[in-house]
Amino acid sequence: MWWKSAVVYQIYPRSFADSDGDGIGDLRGIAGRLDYLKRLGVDVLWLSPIYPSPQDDNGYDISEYQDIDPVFGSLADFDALLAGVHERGMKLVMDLVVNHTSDEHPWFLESRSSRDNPKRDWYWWRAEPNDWRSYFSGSAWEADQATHEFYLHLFSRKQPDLNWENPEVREAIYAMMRWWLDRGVDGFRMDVINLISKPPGLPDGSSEELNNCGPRIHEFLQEMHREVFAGRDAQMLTVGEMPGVTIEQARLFTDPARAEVDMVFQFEHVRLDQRDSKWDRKPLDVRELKATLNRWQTGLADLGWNSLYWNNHDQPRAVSRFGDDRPEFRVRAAKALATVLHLQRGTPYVYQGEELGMTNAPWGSIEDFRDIESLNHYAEAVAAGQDPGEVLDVLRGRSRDNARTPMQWDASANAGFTDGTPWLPVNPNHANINAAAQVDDPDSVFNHYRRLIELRHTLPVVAEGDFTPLAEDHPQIYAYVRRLGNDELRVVANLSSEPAEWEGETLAPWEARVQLPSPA
Ligand code: TEU
Repeated sequence: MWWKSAVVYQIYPRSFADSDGDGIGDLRGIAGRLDYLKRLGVDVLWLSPIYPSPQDDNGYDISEYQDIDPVFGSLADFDALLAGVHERGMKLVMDLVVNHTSDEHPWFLESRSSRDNPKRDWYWWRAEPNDWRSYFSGSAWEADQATHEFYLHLFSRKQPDLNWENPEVREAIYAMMRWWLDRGVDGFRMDVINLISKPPGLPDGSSEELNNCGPRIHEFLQEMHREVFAGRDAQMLTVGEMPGVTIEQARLFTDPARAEVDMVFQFEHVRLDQRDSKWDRKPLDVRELKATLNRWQTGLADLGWNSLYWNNHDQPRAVSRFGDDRPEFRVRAAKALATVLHLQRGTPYVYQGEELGMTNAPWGSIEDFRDIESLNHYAEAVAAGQDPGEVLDVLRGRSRDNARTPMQWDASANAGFTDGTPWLPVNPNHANINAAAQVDDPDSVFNHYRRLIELRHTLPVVAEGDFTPLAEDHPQIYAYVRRLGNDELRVVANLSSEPAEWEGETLAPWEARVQLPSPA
């Protein structure tokens, strides 16, 4: 299980590096930055979707699975990128989006063409909708004028859900996955994979709860493993994105003996600063944060495996949300967050720009936003009578667009991201926060990440050691011990902007201390 000592770097291709000046990142842009990633020390690159797509949800709405969207390049560009990744001893993982397709995918075009089309049952059609709500606001059902039925879409109406009950659907997906693995891909990040098994009869109720880990989910994932990964899984990495998954369920999904997935993305720690919905904010309590992360550490200590992440393309920037992005604290906060996460038991995921301490962006008006989830929420909330200014203020802190501003490579006009006009404005703080200013600075956030990744590669206690929480009730201090044989690693960090007292010591705001095992 090579991935126990690996670190994954997530690339959001739209915003990473643009090679042709159209203001949208692309594969040749990524290829041009592989030495930067090699220098950081990461082992695996996860690419968010690059397949042909109407881009209604920035590529998570796929209209063709076995090709590359021209905005990102071609299959030849992909093969050249993959070769460059492998030449540098890294691996590449694709994003597998098979809970739904685009409504422009030929499968759905056939399915909606008539009620007796052979692919009608590849999707979910009903004469009457149930009360399920979409993740992107509004009903989860869309009326089809031509055939006078409704189709299910848990996300946007341009993302109809596939019917995994139909074995033809599953076989078509497995064939597509084998096609990519035969092309040299090293695994998959599986989008909302815990939603693919729908509850029989599609009863009314909470669509997230009812669709979370449905009755056949383990059967489907075990079948997928047999049909796609059997015989080659030792080299692969598979991670299932599973909103709402519990520790008990994660133990089943990641138990190697059950041959389902290597790890899951759970959401508990990224939902602590909200009430009923992500738009209903509440202050983050460090004790709650520690308790949640510690529960997952101990919950998968003897079985299964954790993924470790603070942010991704769906979450606000880590240092702005969990840290303090004011200039006097940003660097220390970014380093402290990285320290307490990367030295835990599990596989860390670094989201592009996190290694530079990139922050949320200074959004002006609603016109600045591009994310369908944010725009749909704004429209629905304002239509329901909420004050537009208040809704906008929530978006400023919570919108997924915070993660999607262009990568900050240098201090030039568009941060070295593009020679054209970026699809989303570059954060003006790129003048100070950028890769060029950090790669040669030993005190930079970049080199702090590089050292943490090196520790995971060189110290077995980091990858294999057990986990013992300390200071669980302390309102500011996050501390724990990792042990493996005689090796002991201690981590103590002040996750607040105020000095903190612990065991007769005063830690400065965002100060983190790591005591490494004494050399043998
Ligand atoms: O995200 C699923 C998911 O849980 C998110 O919708 C999340 O709850 C929300 O965005 C938090 O604000 C996956 C992809 O990561 C996301 O980008 C896609 O939009 C979504 O699935 C549909 O494919």
